[in-house]
Amino acid sequence: MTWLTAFKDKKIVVLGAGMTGLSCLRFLHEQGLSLVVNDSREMPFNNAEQLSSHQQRYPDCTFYFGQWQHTIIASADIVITSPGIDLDGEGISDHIAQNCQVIGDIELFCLVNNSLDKPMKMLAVTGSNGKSTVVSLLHYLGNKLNHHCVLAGNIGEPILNLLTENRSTESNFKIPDFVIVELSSFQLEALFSMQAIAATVLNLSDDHLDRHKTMSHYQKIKQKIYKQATMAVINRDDTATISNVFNQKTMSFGTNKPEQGQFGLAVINQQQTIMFGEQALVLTEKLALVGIHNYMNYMASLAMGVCAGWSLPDMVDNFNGFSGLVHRCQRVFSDDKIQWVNDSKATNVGATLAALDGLSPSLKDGQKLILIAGGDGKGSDFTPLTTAFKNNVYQLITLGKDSA
Ligand code: UMA
Ligand code: ADP
Repeated sequence: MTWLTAFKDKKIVVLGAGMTGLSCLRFLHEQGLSLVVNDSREMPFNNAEQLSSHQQRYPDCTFYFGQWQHTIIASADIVITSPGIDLDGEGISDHIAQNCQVIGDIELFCLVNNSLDKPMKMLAVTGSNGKSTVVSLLHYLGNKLNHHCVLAGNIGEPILNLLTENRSTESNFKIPDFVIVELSSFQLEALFSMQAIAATVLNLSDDHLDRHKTMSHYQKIKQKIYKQATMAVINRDDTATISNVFNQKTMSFGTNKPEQGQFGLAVINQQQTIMFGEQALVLTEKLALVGIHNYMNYMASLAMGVCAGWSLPDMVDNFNGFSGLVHRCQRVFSDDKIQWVNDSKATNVGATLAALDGLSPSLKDGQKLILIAGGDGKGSDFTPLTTAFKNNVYQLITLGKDSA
């Protein structure tokens, strides 16, 4: 039975009319399926014209906005949910029928992809921090090595867009050799059938606990990625990232000296070096992205690339064409005597610690580090920051929701 047979004549409800919901709508409509879209906001689109243009484009589809339609949800055979919707927190789970299939957009993509004669090969990345950096570096390296790679998922590109007709009729459209997918814990919750070549949990620290409640639950969701991959790429420094899939083939990276076939750091002739077993690959001082956390990101990318069959020396040779992503520990030009660093993508405890660890050693005599932090703590425990603040931070300025 193909995925389409399984979806035909079924009552399909898409929850959320954001990027994800609309990509599902577009894709399912192209397959001739009709569905209901439900969003709890009064007007998820920019204006009423946008709504009417969607209604014209998708005449078989019904839109319900303003509240969750519990009766319609209860009658659904398939619910396709958007990552930002907390099904338990919103009280939706209580209304979903027992035999209803609840999936996310990435799961739908995988069901379709798995049924293709030649499924697109997938490389999957999750973790509390570094996901966007690692998928972008992998994407950059893969393409440099002449593998046609595309980015999708939490990085901001709904994965079903790869399958829409518009895409496949574009004159320059070419089926990708590799889909590099960034997965959030929200997306992993509703993902079951991915068959990735390799997957990694880069690291784990408090994040999104307002939704996942406990670290052990958050870790369990992240670990789902390994069951859906042939190879697991793990972080030796963080036991929470070690695959719990029995007998799974594993490749690791870490800050200590690596064993044969693993990635790590070693000091050779007094210079810190990225190693693959006994083989010295590159001096860290030659790398464009600095700080131990970025060396870990480089090693994770190499490990994922090796799992994909990419040439290790060619990947290393191309490292420095990648200059990193904006808003991540980025120096800001200023004409005063202050060195400003924009790390506004550091939205959790782990990323803050990584920034302090990375920046503190670079302070010159008399320089002091002032940290401006704030926003939504997402239920995190801030205790791990105490020592780092004591040791490294001269002044702390807090703002936003959890500033107190
Ligand atoms: N909605 C409701 N009720 C709710 C919550 C949302 O009706 O209680 C509706 C909103 O009105 C809106 C729609 O759902 O119309 C938005 O859905 P969404 O929040 O899932 O957002 P999308 O636009 O579909 O974007 C999602 C990801 N968003 C989230 O996970 C919150 C994007 O990640 C991702 O890039 C995109 O899918 C494509 O895969 C963003 C993100 O912030 C960048 N991710 C978090 C993070 O990185 O920490 C996990
Ligand atoms: P994500 O996509 O997981 O949010 P990003 O690559 O966008 O990760 O980086 C987000 C923040 O985390 C930035 O402040 C960045 O400096 C920091 N960061 C990047 N990689 C790591 C890492 N391996 N460990 C800890 N922090 C990291």
